[in-house]
Amino acid sequence: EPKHVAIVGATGAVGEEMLLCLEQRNFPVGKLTLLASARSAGKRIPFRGEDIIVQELTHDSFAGVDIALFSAGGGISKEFGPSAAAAGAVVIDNSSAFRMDEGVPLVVPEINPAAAKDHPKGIIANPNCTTIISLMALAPLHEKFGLKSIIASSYQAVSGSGAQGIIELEEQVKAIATGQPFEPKVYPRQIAFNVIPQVDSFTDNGYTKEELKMLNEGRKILGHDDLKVSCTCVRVPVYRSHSVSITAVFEKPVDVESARAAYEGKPGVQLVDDPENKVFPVPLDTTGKDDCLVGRIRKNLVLDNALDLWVVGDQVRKGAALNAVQIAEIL
Ligand code: A2P
Ligand code: 11C
Repeated sequence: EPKHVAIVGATGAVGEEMLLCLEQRNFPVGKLTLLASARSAGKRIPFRGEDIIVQELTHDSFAGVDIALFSAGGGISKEFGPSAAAAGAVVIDNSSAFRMDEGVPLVVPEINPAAAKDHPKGIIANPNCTTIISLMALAPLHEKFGLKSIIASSYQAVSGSGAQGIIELEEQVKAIATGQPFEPKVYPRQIAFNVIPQVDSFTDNGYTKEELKMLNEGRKILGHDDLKVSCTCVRVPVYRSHSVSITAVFEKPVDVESARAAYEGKPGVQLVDDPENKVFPVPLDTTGKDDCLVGRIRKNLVLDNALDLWVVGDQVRKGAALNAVQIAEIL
């Protein structure tokens, strides 16, 4: 039966990708309501050959809506998510607002699809993009060898900060090429021709919020309360797709061949691992693609039962929009 779907943040980087995913996957959309700020009200956005007019988000936007996909930031989710749920919609929320709440499932459909069925608050949370991409690489190995701990560094694209991040990189590259002055706005330092070891804000223990999402969300998604995670999240001047370098420590002995074999037949993740022939994933390979790509699998030379690997995924797509639409498909 076709569903009435609403997208909150329809004009944003993730919202636009959600529309694309609904269209490409032939999601049974009966009616589509597109919501954004007053700035965008009246704008026309094409969907399946028809123009849909963007409306201003209000608390009354959700009458008759079956599924509300939220991607307009945590503040908007906190304020309007409960209104959507109260109106009878199931909210699939891409922000961090509800992820760690009890009674709110945190779902990666390839990993813990059953969790999506039980959503007593009418809200299902879409995990953090770096966490989704990392777990797409780690879940098949966890199944086989039992994951104990993760040490990771991320290389995160500017589109993770939304449309403004893309504009900032573009403008700085242009300014530098033409010798013009500029002021960083979105990022704490120059992002063009640079890398910045800060994603999201710092917490008391010196880690950023983004780094702690890997720990807390990883535990919740895998149902693994003892999982240890230490992480450094870095912004790089890449437009799209996050990469993560991971050292993973397991309960059982590991070897490269059986690690590679763990990906056979696993949906949403592909092995791209033949370094001698220059075959390893890079962010440009995954732009606009559904699958996360894993390569550079090695036995770690320091720790026992440990592997090093590299994973890349389109964080706007699998890290956000696609994952949300896949959750809607489970419903
Ligand atoms: P708008 O385009 O009208 O500002 P991004 O992450 O790419 O920056 O996108 C953020 C999304 O969240 C956009 O669709 C934006 O709409 C939407 N948004 C931002 N603030 C509000 C608000 N106060 N009410 C509704 N939607 C908002
Ligand atoms: C980034 N990962 O690339 C962030 C954006 O909690 O999902 C998404 C923040 C989140 O900046």
